[in-house]
Amino acid sequence: MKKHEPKYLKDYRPPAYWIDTIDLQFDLYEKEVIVTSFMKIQRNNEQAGEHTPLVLNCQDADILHVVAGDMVLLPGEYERGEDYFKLNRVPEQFTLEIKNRLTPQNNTSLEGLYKSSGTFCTQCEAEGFRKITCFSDRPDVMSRFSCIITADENKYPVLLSNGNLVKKGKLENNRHYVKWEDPFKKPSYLFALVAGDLVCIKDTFTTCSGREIDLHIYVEAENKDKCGHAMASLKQSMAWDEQRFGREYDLDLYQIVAVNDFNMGAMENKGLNVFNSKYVLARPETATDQDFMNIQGVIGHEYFHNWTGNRVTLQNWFQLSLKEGLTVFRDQEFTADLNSRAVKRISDVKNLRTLQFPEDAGPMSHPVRPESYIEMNNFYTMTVYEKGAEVIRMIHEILGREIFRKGMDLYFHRFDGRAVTTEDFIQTMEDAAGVDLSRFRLWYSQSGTPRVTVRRTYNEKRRQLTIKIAQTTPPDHNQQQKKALHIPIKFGLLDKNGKDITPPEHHLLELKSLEKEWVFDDIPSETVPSLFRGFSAPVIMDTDLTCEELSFLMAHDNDAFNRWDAAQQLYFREIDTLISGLQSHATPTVSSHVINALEKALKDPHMDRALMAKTITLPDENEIGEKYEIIDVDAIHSARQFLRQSIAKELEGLFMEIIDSGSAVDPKDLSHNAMAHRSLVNAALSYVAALESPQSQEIIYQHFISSGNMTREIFSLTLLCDMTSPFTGPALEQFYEKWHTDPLVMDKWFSVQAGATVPGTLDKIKSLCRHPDFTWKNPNRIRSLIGVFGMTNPFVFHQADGAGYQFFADKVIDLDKINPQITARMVSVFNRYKRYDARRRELMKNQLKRIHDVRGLSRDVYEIVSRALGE
Ligand code: B3K
Ligand code: ZN
Repeated sequence: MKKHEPKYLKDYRPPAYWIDTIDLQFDLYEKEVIVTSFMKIQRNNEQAGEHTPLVLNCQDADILHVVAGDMVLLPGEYERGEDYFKLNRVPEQFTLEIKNRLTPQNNTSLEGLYKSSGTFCTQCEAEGFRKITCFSDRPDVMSRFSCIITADENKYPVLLSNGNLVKKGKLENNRHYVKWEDPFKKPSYLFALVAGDLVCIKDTFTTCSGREIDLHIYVEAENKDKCGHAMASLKQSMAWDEQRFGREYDLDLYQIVAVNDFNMGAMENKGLNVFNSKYVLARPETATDQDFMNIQGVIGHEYFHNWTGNRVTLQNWFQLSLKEGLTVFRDQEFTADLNSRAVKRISDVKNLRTLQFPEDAGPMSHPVRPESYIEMNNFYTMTVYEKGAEVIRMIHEILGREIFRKGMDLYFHRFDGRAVTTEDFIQTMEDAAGVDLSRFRLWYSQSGTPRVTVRRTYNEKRRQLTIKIAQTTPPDHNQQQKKALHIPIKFGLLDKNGKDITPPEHHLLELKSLEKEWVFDDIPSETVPSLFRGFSAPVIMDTDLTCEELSFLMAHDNDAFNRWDAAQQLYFREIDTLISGLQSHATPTVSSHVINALEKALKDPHMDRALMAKTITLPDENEIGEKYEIIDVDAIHSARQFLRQSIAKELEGLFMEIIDSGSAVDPKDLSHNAMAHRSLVNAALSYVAALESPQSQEIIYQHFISSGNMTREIFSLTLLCDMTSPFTGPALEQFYEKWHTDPLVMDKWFSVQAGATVPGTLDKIKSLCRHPDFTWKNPNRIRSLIGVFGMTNPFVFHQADGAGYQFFADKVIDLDKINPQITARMVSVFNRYKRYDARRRELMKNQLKRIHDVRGLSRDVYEIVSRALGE
């Protein structure tokens, strides 16, 4: 097996040569594409001398012709390695022309230049530009790009690249050409090209300085009527970035193209974003409320990159969180400002706890600024993105909104047009705020999730409350000894009537050592502390709060996030008791305080419906599993199910009232109230489904057929698929008949079946792999079926005989030959094998070894699997 070599942050050196300009020409044909690149190269005298060779990255490109200066070079006059192109002696300044051939129709990796449903498109981040042509494919080499595209006019009427269209015209043989110029210097990862037969939806946005920007969204003709929400979201993003961060758009044109086959959500190429169609196309009939929210978030995210990522870019890939963490923070704030802040925070934290915490406790754990990688694409992780955003949020919390904004202004002012590091960012924040963030920096270099313990003592006589807070971070392969982090704890104190009596100077407690005590004077007895309000730091908290106090917080905390979190803690405790009961074969019972707390929440006339929905929803099985050293999937499933059924029986009447009230909501209404109402109805339906009576099945089926809106339709279908009911088969067939021509809706049809926990699910998934609508070429489809099964269906995936593992590993091995990037994501489901019982652990490890031993395994999958096996 070929060893794949890691790259290290400590080895970073500035480039030996700059490439000031690159003029590209793409001649697109059906069987091949000819790329001609003309570069102006300049030695970086601070790094290199006359004997320093020029080494360009180059992968898969079939080189046809090389001209250095005015000399045509023969193949022996340059060196061509598997992944590089080298000239041993070059002058200080010279031009280099390289012509090469590509076959994008055979490129299934969806990186570099490839074809999606007949459209040519590119994906260059992180290191895909080298699959297009030879270049110094690293983010600190920033160049001015121009791009000529020639193609058949009938097949490819739309020809796009970054920047401004400066020329176009007709050529012989029914061909045409365009020339694009991007006035902003950029790294190669932001280059993009699209050519296809697409329709364009147009609008404009007038910026704060009065410039009119053309906004173009390109989609396949049949999707023309599904772009309204994406366009509205783009305009909202542009206005928000001006208002909240003072950032104005810089080109005269902003283009978005939706493609069907895309490895991730979207890509922020300068002036030409390429999007997974899932994050553009939506109508209430075809997309759920969550899809609408996701579109707004991703459109915002890519737009915000124009400043955080594109104008100020990365010195090297280890700094990825500089743009991703910061841009996720910005998109989270955008969504929070435009919708419900609390609902947004709850879903982000749930996501962090379910996906990032496990990542940070497993073999792929890495600091927010990683120190090494084998395949960069494997480091577009929850840690870099979501924990990275939490790190920015903590700075925001410590500095306060205004000073943070001052810091951001200074950051843009200092670094516009440059490629910088996370250290530059922190330094700028320190300078702007006049604070010392030296301990805070550890959040970038130290991996793992800190555990924070909070203990109280109260002195009746002195009316003195003491709160002792301690932190520890478990050692891991990155650091054996963990240091104390700088942890901001947003704090509140409630008296027994629920009144906030927090001393004003104590709204934010800053823990900078392993432990610290805070003493509060003149505090009445029976106060309840509210800690980490709004989840002010990405830690696992352990408190001494009683169940009564949690119920009290659930009802009275004036921090909405903590009200929700108190409910979650109550559920966890209840499920924990049920699990212990199940393990010792005791008769399970659900304690009345959970039912009472839920009933109170459901009857609260002031509670926002969306928050109510979140509050009554139980943590999912993966989240529950995270609480245990050894995860007992069967006990977790049964305990959760038992709790759900018990709640349903006790509160059936209230749930039915909610469901009945749902008919008043217009299925096309996308206002917060309408969405909130639908989410509450769905949460109530999920309880009613747990009753498993013929009546409840009938209710859900009726809901399904009368939906008129995808949020209702797919949720009721999900519930039907998760029960043994005569309605399930017909509902699936009806849905298929209605939607089989819409690929994004069909993804949902695959997902609901892959996520079911009823007997026979694995066989069903196997047969769905042979379904005519299933394809291994489309990442969305793969994620819907295989991804949902492996990542969100622990009960079936971990079935005791190991059949789930065997099936999954078979698919991983096959898929790696087609799309390594997606496969590497998939295979990480095995990363946590040590967290299961001995038998499952062995079964999973065997699959990992089997994958590891495959000949010609991709670098992507190799890195994940070898880390999982502890190499
Ligand atoms: N920057 C891209 C992600 C590229 C992933 C490369 N494997 C999208 C984003 O984060 O906005
Ligand atoms: Zn991003």
